[in-house]
Amino acid sequence: MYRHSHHVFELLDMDGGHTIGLGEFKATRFLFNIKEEDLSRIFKDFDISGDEQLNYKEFKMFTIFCIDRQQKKQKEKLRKQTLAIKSATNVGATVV
Ligand SMILES: [Ca+2]
Repeated sequence: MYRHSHHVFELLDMDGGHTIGLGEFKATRFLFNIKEEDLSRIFKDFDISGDEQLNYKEFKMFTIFCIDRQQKKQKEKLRKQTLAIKSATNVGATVV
């Protein structure tokens, strides 16, 4: 995803202005699994220049943040699965 961030940026930049406004940014909600109520806050957090537009640099920071967040979630999921497998194996062991 990170490598494709420029491509994603171009897709979202529907008016071709080389920036993403809040309206365009809303489409990322589906790509990155963001709650609607968090969108404006996240948008403001990454709008470093404060012009209510995300340029490519600001958008890239946002995609890095999202990928990081997704990886943390995946790790947590994997950890839980491993624990579940371990406990399942332990149960099996006691039965035998
Ligand atoms: Ca900006």
